[in-house]
Amino acid sequence: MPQRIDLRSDTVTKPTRAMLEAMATAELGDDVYQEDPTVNRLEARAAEVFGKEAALFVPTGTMGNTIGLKVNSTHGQEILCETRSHVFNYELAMMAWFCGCLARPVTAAGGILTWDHLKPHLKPLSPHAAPTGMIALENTHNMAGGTVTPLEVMDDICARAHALGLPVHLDGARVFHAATYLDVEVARLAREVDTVMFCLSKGLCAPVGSLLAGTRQAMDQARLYRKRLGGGMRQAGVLAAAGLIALEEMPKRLGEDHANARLLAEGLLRIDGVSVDMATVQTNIVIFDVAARGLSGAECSQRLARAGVMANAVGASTVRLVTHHDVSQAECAAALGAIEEALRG
Ligand code: TLP
Repeated sequence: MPQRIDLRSDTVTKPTRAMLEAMATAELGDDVYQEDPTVNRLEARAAEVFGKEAALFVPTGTMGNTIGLKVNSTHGQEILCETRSHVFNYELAMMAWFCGCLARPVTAAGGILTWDHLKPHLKPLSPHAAPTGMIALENTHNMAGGTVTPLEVMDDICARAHALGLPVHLDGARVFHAATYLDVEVARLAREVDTVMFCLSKGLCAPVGSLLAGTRQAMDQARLYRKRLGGGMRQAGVLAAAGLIALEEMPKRLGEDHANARLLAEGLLRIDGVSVDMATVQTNIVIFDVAARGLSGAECSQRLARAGVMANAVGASTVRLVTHHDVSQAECAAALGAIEEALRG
């Protein structure tokens, strides 16, 4: 069989055997009545791991972000976020559709927003302009190449935002990757944000699921929004059982994925006409540029697919590789060989 190495995303991982076993034997109930013991256990544990009062299990990161923005904003406000952020570009305008807010995108090198970037865009209520309602951060920043916002930058944004009465939501789809890179606990990284969303199915192998964490009051409200969005999932303990393993066990090994991403990036750099901004290669994502080879990102992605390497184009001339549990170091080395070959042809 020809090789097929899937580096499109860390969402492609399959549940581990331990997860499948836990799913098969999970204690279940109806979670809309808050009677699923496994979901309750996952939510309690997530709150504890993140140092928040409460957490809510949601089916997707998109729903977690949508609700996170909703509980921190009111209709007619602006939400400050980075130009390449997921909440701005990849969530079907839920910020407008569900929250009734306008995104105010702010560009930051490497996707790393600081207070200096945000400050010029803050607006009070006036007869002409929508007031700033909140700030949405993303750590790691996916489309900037998995970059990590340092702890002191996050703390500084939160302190200054809070002094102005503005809440901060963290899209932490890959917050465990950020914490691994910084060598801190996720609770420390998310300490100052009002709400944090993180995914169990990005790099952590759970088949489905994300959590939103914050104050008890915010999560009580979030539960109602989840139901409105159709996210009241009955015997969801079958998913939460895998989620508990994702939460407890899987973050420990993310360093391997980071090392594999570095291996890929260093190899790509050796290919003529391929460029990689090595400063952005911090976690499990590598974005490389093939403009100098006269290829579009889409053409490059097609060539790689024919060579058995699955990778998504993410810009006019850029392609993203994402390392994860289901690709070994040997497979990354093989992918590199295949990429070299495919680009030569
Ligand atoms: N990211 C996906 C795609 O949607 C781009 C991927 O393959 O990386 N926040 C961030 C930072 C994300 O990267 C993603 C998914 C989400 C939120 C949304 O999560 P889901 O797909 O569970 O709704």
